[in-house]
Amino acid sequence: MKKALITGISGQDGSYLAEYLLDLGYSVHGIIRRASVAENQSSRIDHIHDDIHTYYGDLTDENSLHKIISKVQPDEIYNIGAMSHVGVSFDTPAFALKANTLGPLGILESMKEIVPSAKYYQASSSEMFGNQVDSDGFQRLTTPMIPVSPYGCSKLAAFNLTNIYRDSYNLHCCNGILFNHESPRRGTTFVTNKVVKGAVEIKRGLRSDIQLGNLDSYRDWGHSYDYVRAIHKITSYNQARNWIVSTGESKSVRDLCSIVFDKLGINYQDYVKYNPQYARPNELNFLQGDSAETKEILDWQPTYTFDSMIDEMIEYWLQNISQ
Ligand code: NAP
Ligand code: G4F
Repeated sequence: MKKALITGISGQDGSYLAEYLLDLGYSVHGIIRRASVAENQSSRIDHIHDDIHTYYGDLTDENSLHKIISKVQPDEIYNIGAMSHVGVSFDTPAFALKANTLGPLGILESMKEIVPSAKYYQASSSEMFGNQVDSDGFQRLTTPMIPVSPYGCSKLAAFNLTNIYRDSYNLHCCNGILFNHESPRRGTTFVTNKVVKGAVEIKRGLRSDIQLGNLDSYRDWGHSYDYVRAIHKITSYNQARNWIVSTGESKSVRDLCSIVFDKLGINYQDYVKYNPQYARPNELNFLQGDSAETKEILDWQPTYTFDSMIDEMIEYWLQNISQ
């Protein structure tokens, strides 16, 4: 039985990945950090609580990472945990760098010493590209990476460290450069679930508006379930290297609002209000990833469309928000 260690197991991707690896017969181990209200923190993994092994640790505490890796002796390490909110990274840039850069560095150092034959997956991000786009309108592995947020900067340093540990020490280290991915488990401060939850509350008469920042940025939105399947394929592939995971289709935040409100039979223009509090000091304007190589070599295809993902998210909130 293979042993997988997942940082960020309580998060959106961590929870889907844990379920997926359990289904494949893995022994699944995960790192959680202490929270004062533990009930909220474990809501995405409560249903698999008895099937997984969890350990208290923190990406900003390299000793905790070292101890857990020594104890678990994992065959595969998925570094999914992070301070993952781009907007918040402008408010807590030092924390973003500690968790997202020094965290992976600590894991790589421990892996080199304790389990050098393990496979390592680093959750890299399309936010690393910043506003660089190839002339055909896509980002790919060769597109320059010039981040425009502390989060993007923290992820680019971790991306480079992952490459450096692969090339310098012959470790099996992979980066998945994943474009935005969502689901009913997405945190409600990210724009998709904020809009879907808010629109359902408006439909139910529980609120009068949703306050958003920039409506004119474009994102390439896929589904977390599909993307964790890609994460497993990337880590299992015989050659350690970097990959793009995306749908190849881009929509604006305004399109998102229009589609979600239309599905509920209401007009977004009557309810979506601009609040500068949600605008960022710097913005990444356009993302659209070219994942042709990933689809071909890893035989990966998304199972959700944008529409079926939004339908699932709307259905979730209709079921969970009463009149
Ligand atoms: P998420 O839902 O915010 O989950 C992040 C996880 O990291 C949570 O379990 C969180 O724990 C944990 N975490 C945060 N700070 C930590 C710390 N200091 N020590 C230990 N654990 C910590 O994010 P996600 O959407 O699943 O994303 C997963 C990964 O992919 C992240 O690395 C993200 O940056 C990256 N990524 C995401 C996307 C996307 O569109 N979703 C795209 C590209 C890359 P708590 O529950 O305690 O907060
Ligand atoms: O949903 P978002 O916060 O996602 P963002 O910034 O693209 O980051 C996500 O995707 C990255 C991959 O590219 C991940 F690495 C990262 O961890 C995260 O998962 O914002 C999407 C867009 C932005 O342009 C933002 O300015 O929506 C715009 N937006 C407008 N109003 C808003 C809001 N975003 C949020 N979170 N909240 C708003 O009220």
